[in-house]
Amino acid sequence: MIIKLIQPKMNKRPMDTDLKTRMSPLLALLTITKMFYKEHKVIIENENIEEINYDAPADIIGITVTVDVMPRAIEIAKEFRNRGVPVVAGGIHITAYPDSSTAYFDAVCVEMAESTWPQIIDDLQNNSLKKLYRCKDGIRGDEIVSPAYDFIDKSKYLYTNIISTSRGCPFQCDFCYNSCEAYKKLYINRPVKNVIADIKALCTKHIMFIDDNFIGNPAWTKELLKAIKPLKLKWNAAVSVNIGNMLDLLDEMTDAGCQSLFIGFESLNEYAISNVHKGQNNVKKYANLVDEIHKRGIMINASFVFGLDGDDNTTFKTTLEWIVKNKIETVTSHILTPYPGTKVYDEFVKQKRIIDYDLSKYNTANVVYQPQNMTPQELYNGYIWIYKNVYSFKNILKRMPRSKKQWAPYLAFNFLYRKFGSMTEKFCDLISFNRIGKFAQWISYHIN
Ligand code: B12
Ligand code: SF4
Repeated sequence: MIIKLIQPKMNKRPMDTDLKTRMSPLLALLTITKMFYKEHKVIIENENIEEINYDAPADIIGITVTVDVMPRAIEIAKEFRNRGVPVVAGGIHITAYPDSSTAYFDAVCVEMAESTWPQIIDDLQNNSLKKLYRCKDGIRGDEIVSPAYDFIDKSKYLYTNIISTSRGCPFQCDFCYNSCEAYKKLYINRPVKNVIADIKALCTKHIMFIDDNFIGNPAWTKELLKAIKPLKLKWNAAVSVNIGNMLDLLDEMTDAGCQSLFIGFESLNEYAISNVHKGQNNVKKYANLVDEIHKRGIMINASFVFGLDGDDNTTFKTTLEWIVKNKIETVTSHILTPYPGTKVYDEFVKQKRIIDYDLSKYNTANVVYQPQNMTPQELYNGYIWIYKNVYSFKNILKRMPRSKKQWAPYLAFNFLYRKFGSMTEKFCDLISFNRIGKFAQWISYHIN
């Protein structure tokens, strides 16, 4: 059987280059690949990199869908279905909002492929494909399939050492996909030994853990840290703000080689935070948390969401000042986006505040709803303004980390990725994404 797996083309934000679209391969498709690549021929086509070959023989198409690529996934499915090839869709958006998807695909998979993909393949072979596959009782951490790392064409990507150690998050912030019905009670960790096996399979000293929340179960995190410490790795991960209440854990992370942390601060406005039920974030403690992290030589990638109820025109300036004052090394900003299936979406629909239902714009760089205290244009302008100002020469210099050891990774990210991303992208086209990625890793951490 020939199984073709497709990643639809993402819509870049105004500040994105191909460094974003070619950052790393998709773990979802590598996970599905691993399930059958010994018995069947599996092909992955990533539309960010190559054209989709609609006419090559295939027995089944699997498309992975995040909200922003749903319209494109529908177009792709139509092409294959016109050629008589069955199309199955799965992924975060399908799981969060399944009912609206069934019309466009032969089958949809809600939740994780580990529990449904074998049945889908079985049913296909028996000519009894059903419309909806749903994992009823969830899966255990030890049932999470390790991605087919040996299947990656490394030359196509900047960075390939990515590992997922968990699924879901113990929190359910209203704007996050974790507030959707299917994810509400989902948080599972993989057995530590399986994570270590992935690290060893990658043969590297630098890892990016791409979990929603690396400290969702602190006891488990400590167990993992104990196991990775002897490996002398350098690594990055995402954690929730409540790491500030667990400084012993932060110490252990430092000892185990943590280099930088992605943290969802989201807003400096207490009302905005409590309104989206992000109870783990205590705005008053943010500056102290930044201090504790910096003291340990760890850099911060701070994530902010603009346009929460309570935000207004002054939010952008206040946030920029805080970012610069606290020497935040990198910033990821988003325009609040009501992903279908989330609590924010349901609220905005009720309040008739959604002004644009075109999901291709749901990539956090467009205003698709009516903000409370701003016009949509003011919100968009503020989002662009803060991006430009965080990455202005002046502010890059003002935000320079105190520790000289961090200057190289700091400058590499701020200049090569952000400020001069389009130039770096051209070098990547000329030389290779992977070589440039390795070079950036080497100047940052002196490791390959
Ligand atoms: C890493 C990551 C990225 C990386 C991707 C790099 C990479 N190659 O992995 C980068 C930084 C490039 C990125 C970009 C973006 N991301 Co992103 N990203 C993630 C993150 C943190 C992890 C994804 C992951 O690998 N998970 C692990 C895999 C194994 O899990 P999975 O994808 O859910 O797959 C399982 C099931 O869903 C299912 N499944 C998935 N696909 C399919 C297909 C079939 C056929 C079947 C049967 C089953 C199935 O089985 C899989 C195995 O169990 C997620 C959050 C998350 N926890 O998932 C956000 C997330 C997916 N991103 C999100 C967004 C919004 C974006 C951006 C639009 C952001 C932006 N402003 O630009 C872009 C564009 C997304 C795109 N179109 O590709 C949202 C999507 C929201 C939504 N409702 O769809 C998420 C959920 C973050 C969030 N908390 O809101 N992202
Ligand atoms: S802490 Fe982060 S990942 Fe967890 S639910 Fe909130 S926004 Fe989502």
